[in-house]
Order: sequence, then C-alpha cells, then structure tokens
Amino acid sequence: MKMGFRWYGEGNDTVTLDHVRQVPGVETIVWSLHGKQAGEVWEQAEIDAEVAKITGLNDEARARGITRTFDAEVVESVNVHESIKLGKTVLGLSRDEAIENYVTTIRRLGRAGVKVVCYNFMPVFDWLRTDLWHPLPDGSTALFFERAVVDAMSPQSLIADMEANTHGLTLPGWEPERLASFAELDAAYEGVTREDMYAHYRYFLDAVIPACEEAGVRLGVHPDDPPYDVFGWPRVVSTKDDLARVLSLNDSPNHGLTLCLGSFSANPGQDAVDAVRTFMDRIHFTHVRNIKHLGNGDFTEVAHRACEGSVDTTGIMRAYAEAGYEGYVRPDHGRHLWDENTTNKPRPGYGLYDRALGVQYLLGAWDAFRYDA
Ligand code: DNO
Ligand code: MN
Repeated sequence: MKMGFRWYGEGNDTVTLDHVRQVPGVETIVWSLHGKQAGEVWEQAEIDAEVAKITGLNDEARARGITRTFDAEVVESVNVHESIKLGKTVLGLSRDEAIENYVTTIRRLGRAGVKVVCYNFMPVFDWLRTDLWHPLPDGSTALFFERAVVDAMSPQSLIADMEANTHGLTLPGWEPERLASFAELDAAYEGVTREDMYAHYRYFLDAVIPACEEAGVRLGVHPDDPPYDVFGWPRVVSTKDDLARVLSLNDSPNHGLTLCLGSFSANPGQDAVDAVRTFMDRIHFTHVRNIKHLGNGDFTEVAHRACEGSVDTTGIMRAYAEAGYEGYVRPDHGRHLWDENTTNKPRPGYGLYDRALGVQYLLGAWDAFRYDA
C-alpha cells in the first residue's frame, strides 16, 4: 500500500508540499492540472512541469538539509466530458473527439510515470454538499449533506450557494465554464436512462482501455457522491451492484475502482468492508474516510476514526491489510480544525490538519493489522 495526499497545486492550495512532507508516511502526491476543463488535452510540457514540482526539491529546501521527496503516480482526476456520458455531441465537442483527447492525455501521463488515473461518471456535477462548514460538537466544522435541501433547490441556486462559501477557491467539478452551460446540459440529459449511461460507459472503456494498457496506466472510477440520483439525472456508480456492473463492462485489469468508502457508505444500505473484500483485485486507489448517517439520506462528515461515525474504517484497513493491498490510499475530506477556517482558509474538506490526523489513523490500523498478518 502507498499512502497519498491530495494537493491542488502551487497557488491553488493553502497547503504546501513542505507541509505534506512533515506528515509521516505520505509517499504519493495525488494531483491534477486543475485549470483543465473536461475534454481538453493536457500538454506534455505542463504534465512534466507539475510532476517535476512534486517529485523535486528546490535549492532552498536542499540547503536546509531536506531530502524527503514524493512520487506523482496518481492523478485525481482527468474529468470525462459530458459528450462521453451522453453519447452525443454537446458543448461543441463530439464524443469521439473527447475520447481521442482523453487517450492522448492518458498516453502523456503514462510517459510521465503516472500509474493510476481517477475519474467519475456523474452527470453534470461532481460531489454535492449543502453546507461546507457545518459546526460539529467539538467546535470544528465539516462538510454536510441534507437531502431535503437539495430536493427543494434548483441546481443553480445550490451551486451558487456552494460557490459563495469556498473562500474564493473554485471547486473541482464546479468550474464557472461548466455552470455557464448548465441549460444545454440539462436539456441534453432529458430522457437519458441508466441503460443509456451504461452503454455509453462501455463505449468509452472499449475506446480508452487499450491505450491505458499500452501506457501502463490504470483507470479507477470514483463512486457517485452522494450515491443516488440528484436533480433527476441518472447516477450509475452508486451501489455495490452498480460497481459490479461497471467492472463487468470491460474485463481489463486496467479498468478498476477508486473505491471511495465515504461516498459509497453515504447510502446506509451498503457494506464498505464487504465491498473492499469483493472488489479487492480491481481497487487501484481508495479513499478511506468516515461519515455519520443522520437519517433521511442526510449525513455529516466526521473524523477518520471508526467510532466517530458510521463507516468501519478500521475494518476497511483490516481487509486491505489481510489482502496485502498494493494500491494507493488517501484520507479523503477532513474536518476544518484549529482555526484554519479563519487563518489558512482552506478549500472545503482539504485543510491540512484533519487529513494529517487521518493519515496517521489509517497507517496505525494498517501497521497493526500487517503486524498480525
Ligand atoms: C469525494 C471526492 C471527489 C473526487 C472526484 C473524483 O469523495 O473524492 O471530489 O475527487 O469525484 O473524480
Ligand atoms: Mn472520495
């Protein structure tokens, strides 16, 4: 297992690589070119520059005697253009053009040493929350989801609400460009069924996976977050049955999961440990985090420790340890602690402290179970 930490890039993240260097156990920086829109090609020079920044040390750091470096083997995410999910031209791009661009990007990432690429297959939007700074009983804040609020709101007003509360940082999946074309996308999804989505998904995999095999890159799909339909658009990567179906669309080992146990477990009917054991061979990357069910499909994010919420994070780490999991893991969102809301003003869910605590909890569980194994 390799421990990772998500980093949004210089000038785009309140956390620095030098901070992450002081979190014991982190080997991999999980990165992306966050300025890229879905469907756009990533240039080799841009990729190489970002990889060099992550894996290198500047002179000043060397002079201070720093030697600890990271690898840049995991990208989260290369986003899938809506034309691919819809199986038709939309926003001025045909699905085959979008696929060609995706393949080019994958090949270039492979050349730069990237091993795993995360993506999701959610219509129109990435993750959703109704409160980004929800107060917890210990005085910290965390991401929070209330289903009735979403049901009562238009997508535009919910997004405007989220955008107004992000300390000015654009959330991935909520870029202004995507929001501007909302009406076109909403119309394009009219009448699109789950079966349509799976057919389009298979077409995408058949086109992209051979290139992944050649490039030595494994794709890992991130489950829907939250794991049920929102705004009437079909989400097809939500439950255990969905994951099994998605994997059956293409048998290549290069097609697998970014199994996010926090997202997956937001649906109270799902068993995270069972999913880990079932899909072990196809889990290339995993997010381990905790949420607490509040009833009615509502949940709050909580600390990573199992007893803090509804997700058996220790059971999850035990399942990975017993199988000798060789993929990548990262803590996912964290709470906002120790006044970082007012001092560092981090990206919602991506402050430094709680993710650093999460890393230690997950590694502690891993070490204990490996010791027994
Ligand atoms: C939620 C996060 C997501 C994830 C993307 C992957 O749990 O991990 O924002 O990064 O959905 O494409
Ligand atoms: Mn996740």
